Amino acid sequence: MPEAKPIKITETILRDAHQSLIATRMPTELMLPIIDKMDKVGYNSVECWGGATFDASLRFLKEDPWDRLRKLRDGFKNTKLQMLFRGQNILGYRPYADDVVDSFVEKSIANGIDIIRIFDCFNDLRNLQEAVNATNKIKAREGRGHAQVALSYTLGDAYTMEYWIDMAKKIEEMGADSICIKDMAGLLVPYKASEMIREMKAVTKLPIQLHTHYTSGVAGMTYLKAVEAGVDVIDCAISPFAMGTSQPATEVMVETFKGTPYDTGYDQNLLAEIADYFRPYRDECLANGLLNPKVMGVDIKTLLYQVPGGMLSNMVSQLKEQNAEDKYYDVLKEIPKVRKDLGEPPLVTPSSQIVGTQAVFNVLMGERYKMATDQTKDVLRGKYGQTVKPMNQEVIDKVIPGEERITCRPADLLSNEMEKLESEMAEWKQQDEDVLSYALFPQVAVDFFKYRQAQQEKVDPAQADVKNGAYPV
Ligand SMILES: [Mn+2]
Repeated sequence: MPEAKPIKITETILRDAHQSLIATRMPTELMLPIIDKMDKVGYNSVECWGGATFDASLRFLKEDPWDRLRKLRDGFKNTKLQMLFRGQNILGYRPYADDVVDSFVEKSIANGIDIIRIFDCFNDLRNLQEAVNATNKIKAREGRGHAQVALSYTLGDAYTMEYWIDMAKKIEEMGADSICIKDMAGLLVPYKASEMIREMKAVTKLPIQLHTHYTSGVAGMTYLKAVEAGVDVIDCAISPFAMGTSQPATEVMVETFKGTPYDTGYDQNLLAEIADYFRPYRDECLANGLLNPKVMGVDIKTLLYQVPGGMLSNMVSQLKEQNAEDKYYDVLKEIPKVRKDLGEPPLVTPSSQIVGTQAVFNVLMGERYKMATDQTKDVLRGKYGQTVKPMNQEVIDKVIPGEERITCRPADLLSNEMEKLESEMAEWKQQDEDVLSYALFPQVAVDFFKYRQAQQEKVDPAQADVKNGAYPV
């Protein structure tokens, strides 16, 4: 019998599971009653925060995401809390200056985050260094904070095994505490996972965590092979919000490894109680349409088109708005072409939205790059960083003719922003964290601040002009 090596699980129910299945709409009040039980499982960590949870809290749920984090921290006495962080883009959609990155890392840890999973949509490690440094600084000072660097997994000519191994070495050199292979679209197949983990383990001593989605149907097998090859942690979701576009089910993985050297030791009865708690909510989401049975099956198109689920649903709604749903397959074919033009980046927020939206434009305008979005222009200018492959020179010449392109770390060209941001939103500031909410989602945050003020001053909601965002005080 080989030496025992219990596999660890990060539970995603409070972040990715509901982001992937029900558009990130789970409110804090639904989370709180089950925290006690979740805290007893012994999870490696509970993922509970990220860009979409932050955005949806402010925009749709009218909740302060910082307040949610503090409540979760308060409830989870023994379990580490984990968040997802988009490198220099933080939780937003554009590159920020270093002082905003530093401040966000600082406040995230101060409000309860233990593990920060940091990724960049181009895998440009220069865009991750500042967030890693900021986390390490706090760790040295307070003994809390773990910088996990995530590689956005994708397929393409540039993404050879040598590429991934080289990245693993560089991540160790940059001072990260662990590595995550982040397979946002479910493209990592079992035997490839096995090879990748083995090869990475040979060059780095950092723990390796694997994150995937069930979208293409292979995720459970991928985890099995990855665990056999030595992966340390896998991301799973409690069964009512598992599978489909979400993660493999926690209970299934626990049962799979029971009695083997990888036995998690988690209590299935306790997991069953947690599943019982979430099941009625799943039924409710099915009944009100928030959970669409379409996202719960196997979508083999993912493997064909390599497009993450969230990106597909965005694209469908953009086409719907233009009454051009019949162009669906044309856009699907255009996506890999645009991706190639832009240096073949992984498709993950924000590159997924940038490529997807540009593909829609290219098809609807009848001429490629007749219109380019501001974000496409910025990608071509180098403002999002460097891609693995060069960008298409013809497209550069057409979209940003004669412009000088950036080759340095993009944030080196950005001056500090915190002071300016704070002065813009000073009238709404009730806590330091509000400046950061404003930095990420200026319009949405101000709408929320107005709502919050109206609540505090007990305005009759019936009197408020919700449609125009006016809350008379
Ligand atoms: Mn994910």
